[in-house]
Amino acid sequence: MSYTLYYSPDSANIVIRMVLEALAVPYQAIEIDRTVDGQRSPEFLKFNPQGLLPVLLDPAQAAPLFETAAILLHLADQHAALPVPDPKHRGELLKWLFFLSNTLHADLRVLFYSDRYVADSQAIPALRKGMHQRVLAHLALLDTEIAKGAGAWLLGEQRSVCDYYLAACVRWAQLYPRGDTLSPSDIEKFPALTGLLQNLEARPEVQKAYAAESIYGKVFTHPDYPTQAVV
Ligand SMILES: N[C@@H](CCC(=O)N[C@@H](CS)C(=O)NCC(=O)O)C(=O)O
Repeated sequence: MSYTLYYSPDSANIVIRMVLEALAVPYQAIEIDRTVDGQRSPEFLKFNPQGLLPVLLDPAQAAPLFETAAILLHLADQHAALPVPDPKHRGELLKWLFFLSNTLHADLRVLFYSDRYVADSQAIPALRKGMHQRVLAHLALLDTEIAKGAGAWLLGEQRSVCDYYLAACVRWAQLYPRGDTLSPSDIEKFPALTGLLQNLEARPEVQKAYAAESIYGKVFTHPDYPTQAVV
């Protein structure tokens, strides 16, 4: 029995889809229609009571899996093929995976869903300005870390689940919320990060994962919207 991934185009599920493609493991993908709040339907809430994508069903697990970083770690543990780093990099993998999840992605959510974080909608532009500064500081930190390493990836020579997660976050920061985003020229200021994004967007598993969600082109360095996306 294979995995089942619940998805909506360009939502956080894309990170899991890229890794499933990189692992070359079979999975089925079931679309949740976010235009009608399908992620809050009673059926979906049984999988993730938070009403958030992604959800991964692993028939070998007692419960549905949610939280992008947890699913990535589960996949990394299950499949020695791709991103299980050399044991001496295990701590680094955890360190950056948690940073991506609880700092970069969490800050991006404040940008995407600003109205949930302030009672007064007039405060939203100032909130977003502050959050963009924070996101740029996180990207500067990541750029320095990538530049320190011996290879092209966040953990140096070893491509890991962190690279896919990071690249998707950088993509979203340039697309959402529509009309108030970072731009490709903001990202180009980080050369090591840009190199990572270019390396990753040229990879077949990345192109296959994005094509499955109707997204094409330079998906990280010059991203464009999918035909249907609500993020
Ligand atoms: N902490 C969660 C965040 C996931 C998340 O933000 N999912 C978005 C799609 S990218 C979502 O389902 N949003 C719907 C909503 O917030 O109502 C994770 O890491 O998986």
